[in-house]
Formats: sequence, structure tokens, C-alpha cells
Amino acid sequence: MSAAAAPLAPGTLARLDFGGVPSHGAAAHSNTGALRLRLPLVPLMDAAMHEIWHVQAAVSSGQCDAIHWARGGGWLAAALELDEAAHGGIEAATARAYAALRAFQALQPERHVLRVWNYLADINAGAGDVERYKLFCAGRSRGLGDGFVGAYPAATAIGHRDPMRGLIVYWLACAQPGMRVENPRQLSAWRYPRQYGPAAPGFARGMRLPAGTLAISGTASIVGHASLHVGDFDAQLQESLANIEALLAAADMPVGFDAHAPLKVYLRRAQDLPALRAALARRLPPTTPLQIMLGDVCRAELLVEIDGWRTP
Ligand code: 3EB
Repeated sequence: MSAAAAPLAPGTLARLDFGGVPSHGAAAHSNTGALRLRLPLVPLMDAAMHEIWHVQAAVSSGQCDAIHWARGGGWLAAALELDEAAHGGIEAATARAYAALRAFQALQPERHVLRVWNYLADINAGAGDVERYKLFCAGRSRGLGDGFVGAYPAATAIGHRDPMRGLIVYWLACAQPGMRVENPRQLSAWRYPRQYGPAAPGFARGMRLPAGTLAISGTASIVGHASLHVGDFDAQLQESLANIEALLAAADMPVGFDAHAPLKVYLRRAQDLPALRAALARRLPPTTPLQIMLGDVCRAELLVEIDGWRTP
């Protein structure tokens, strides 16, 4: 993650920017061939940050129906944005997106999908089984069919508030398999009981990439399968960080945060920013690369979620 607006270096697979309304959709290609994504999550930092994925190889790129992709050195970055209104609503649009992802991935040499991000509008609207996140989970599971079963990628699913209401799915795939990591403090998401919806969320808590980096899934204040510390922002944040540390330990990686652990923090309420800043100043060394943005967590009672990377 960096704040510089430098031109893209050779070997740039993808550049992700947060904030701004995507006037021509979320995905595009730069003149170097990198995949460029502008994601409609409002940054809460003074300086706009972006995330860059590098490979040690030449990068080429293209488009296949709605999927934009860039590849190089055995890695593939790809993205898809659907207007859910044009695809029958969030469940049908998600099924369509994941069926397209699966069909596309089946034809790529980088066939292992290791990490997926999902951003959708109004994630908590609707009650019970028709809450939009649960419809999203149902659509994802239907679109994938038996794809990913037993090999779930690490993932994030966060609500945005963009009036364009796009469903944006982007992912990282590799020619080599990764190694899934589960968190001993949390029930694996695909085993969540029925109360969380008819289709359990299919994702792994973490994924060790072939190069050794750990992809950390969206991590919130959930222990077992229960949301903890409802209404208490500070305690939710501490629990989320404790979950990430448990995941690092489970992955045999150094527990704790530093310049090797870039994190993205999604806040439901901008008013929690001062409390977040104060708590992070106590918990994280100042060298930890951070992105903070507005984003709605998939359970209405959760106020904060964190995802990121840990490089060896
Ligand atoms: C959780 O742990 C919080 O549905 O892909 C985190 C990461 C969450 C990914 C997903 C959901 C997803 O259940 C929510």
C-alpha cells in the first residue's frame, strides 16, 4: 500500500484505488497492462492510499465478457462488475457473477482461486433470510455449484453505499495451489449454523499463497459463530485483532503487526474513526501500512472488519 501517485512500474499486476464514483465501471486496464480497479468505498484517511500487486514477470491483460483480467508470472488478477438491477436482483446477479468466475477460471492456467473480495450495496437491508448478505451467500453458492467446495478461497464481503449499486467481485488466482488456514477461535464459516442463513458463507479464514504471503480474510468480532461485544466498538476492534493474531499463529507466522502486515479497516460508522485511531496507535507499530474506509460488515451488529496481508 502506498500514497504515491507514481506511474505503474513494470510487473504491476493490479492497482486498487478506493473512493470516487466509478464513472465507467470499476475495472479498466492501464497502458502497462495492469488491472486497475476503482472501488466505491469511501476512504477515511487524510491521504488517499492505494494497493498494488506486483509480480516478477511481464504482465498482459484482456477482457472476457464482463471479466477484466491481467496475468503474469503464474498469477492472475481479475474483476467483474454487474449492475444487479439488470440481472434480477442481488441473488441472481451474484449467481451470475460466480458462474462466470467459475467458467472463466476453468479455462485459465492460473486455476487456483486464492483470494476474493466482494463489494455490494446495502448489505444489511432486508430481514431474516432475505437480508441482502444472505441472498448474496445463496447466489454465490448457487453460482459456484460444486466449484470451490472443499477448497474455499479467503474472502471479504463488505457493503458499499454507492448509488450505482454495482456488485463488484475481484480476485487473485495462481497456477499453484495455496494452503488454507482456519482460525481455531472461530467456527469455519462454511459450518455456520442455520440461523445465519440458508446458504453458509463459502470462504476460508486465510490463505497462504505459494510465495508465502498470508491473505487474511475479512475478520470481525466473531468467536465460535457468535458476534461478540454488540454496541462496544473498542471491544469489537480488540476481538478482531485477537482473531487475526490467532490466524497468524495458526499459519505459523509471527504474531503481531508491523510493516509486513498491511491492513484494510472497514468502519460502519465514521464516528468511530477517533476511537479506531486511538486504539490502533496503542496496538500497532506506526510502520503498519493502513487503509481505513467506510464499509458495512455483513452482520448488522458488527461495527468493524479488517482484512489484509502478512508477508513473511
Ligand atoms: C464473518 O467472519 C464475517 O461472505 O465472503 C468475512 C469474510 C465475512 C468473508 C464472505 C464474510 C465473508 O463471517 C463476515
